[in-house]
Amino acid sequence: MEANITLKKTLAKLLPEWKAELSALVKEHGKVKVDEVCIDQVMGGMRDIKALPCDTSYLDSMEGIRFRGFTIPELREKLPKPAADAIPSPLGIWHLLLTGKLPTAAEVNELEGELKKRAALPGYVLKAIDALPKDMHPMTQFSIGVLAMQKESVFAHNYSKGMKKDQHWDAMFEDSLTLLARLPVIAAYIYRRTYKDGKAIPADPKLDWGANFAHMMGVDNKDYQNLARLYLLLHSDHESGNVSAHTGLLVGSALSDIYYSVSAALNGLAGPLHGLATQECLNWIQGLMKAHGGKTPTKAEVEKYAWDTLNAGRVIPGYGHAVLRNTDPRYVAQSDFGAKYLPNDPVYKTVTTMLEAIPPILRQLGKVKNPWPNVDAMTGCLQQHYGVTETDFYTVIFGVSRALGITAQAVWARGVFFPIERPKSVTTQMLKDAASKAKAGAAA
Ligand code: CMX
Repeated sequence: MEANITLKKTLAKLLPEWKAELSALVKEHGKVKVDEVCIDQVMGGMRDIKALPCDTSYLDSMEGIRFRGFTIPELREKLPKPAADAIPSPLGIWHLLLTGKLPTAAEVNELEGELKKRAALPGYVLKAIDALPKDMHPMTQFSIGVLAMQKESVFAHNYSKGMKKDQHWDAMFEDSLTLLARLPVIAAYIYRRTYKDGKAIPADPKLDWGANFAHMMGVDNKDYQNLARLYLLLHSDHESGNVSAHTGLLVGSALSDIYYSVSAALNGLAGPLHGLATQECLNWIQGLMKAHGGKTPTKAEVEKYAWDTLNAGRVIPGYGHAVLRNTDPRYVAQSDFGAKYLPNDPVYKTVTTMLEAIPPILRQLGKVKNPWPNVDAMTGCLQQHYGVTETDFYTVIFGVSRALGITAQAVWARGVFFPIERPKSVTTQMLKDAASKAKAGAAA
């Protein structure tokens, strides 16, 4: 199956232009300095080192994310919607991430149709998942399910037959279409087998990609369909330096195909400091509410619980960020949804009390660079309201969304011939030598 859609034709024109532009930049200005690297950055998770090219999105530490220059409110207004009062289809953002151009409604519909053709899962993928214990973490099941599909990779197949470099993006695009088509199906299958009756719910041909995910999970509620679209849109891309996106990019730089890349990325997303914070956060809130007999806690009660958590040497999930220094606009977008659809939900009320109680405490610690909530602080609250109470599953939903960004970045990377990544290591002695040299220079 090969896609014959406008998006592919647009990319076929754009990618060589971008490649030529980047090649010229490197040729003419390759030795221009972009950044300097300090010892605390080398030892501190490479924080803030400007070393990754990424055009799909940009994260400003104060303003938050912009997708190809657009803020979240702008996207909610400008991306095509499946119905006048609906949240835009997340596939619209995929088009935007890939091309930098807002899609028309016809282009999104065409993409929806292309994905529907590719959504059927090979039987062996279902068997691979069925062989796993039902109490295995859904992220592990998800990563295995994605990896099992690697057998289908057009990229791997064509590469073994001598595919030329200028065809790499095309094969990556084809694989990405298939992967995206199937991710919600796999995720919903895992949801049904792990928590429900195990019976898979077939896709509804009338629904868009985002709403179908909700439907296949078994949540047929118009508001939840909108939440699914919003969620999938918001989590799609966050530059390329976060653990999941960077893992995907790094693995892909070895010319591993998209199934290897996304499966690896999911494993990074599964960490508690990254995507798993979504489940940790609702678990934290539920623990807090349980400690107060299930009622909505007061600000003072939230403060005490937060201090207990910190004094036990744990982090407050859903707060802080490696780049952001302000409230995450993805939190704000979800909070606005909550204010509109579930203002009286006790968990929603607790989350809003947390917003008052927690930042001053984190500030008091003196070391936390961003005391404000990130996206994960609100996610579980909205999910549980619609009956998706299985917190272990939340990171899987994140993974379906993040794959939009990772696949867009992967197609771009192959289109502009992004090389294999290989940063240079330094020994502790080298860092000490650099420190001595700097000290001697300062004294001279
Ligand atoms: N609760 C308690 N302590 C926190 C904290 C929080 N929410 N956020 C940061 N800190 C601590 C760090 O653990 C670190 O302590 P040590 O020096 O003792 O190790 C110190 O404050 C400085 O950290 P930082 O520079 O502000 O933050 P980092 O860039 O190192 O880490 C993050 C960022 C997200 C891992 C961290 O804020 C955190 O652990 N938050 C809670 C988990 C979470 O919500 N993760 C989701 C992030 C969004 C996502 O990727 O999905």
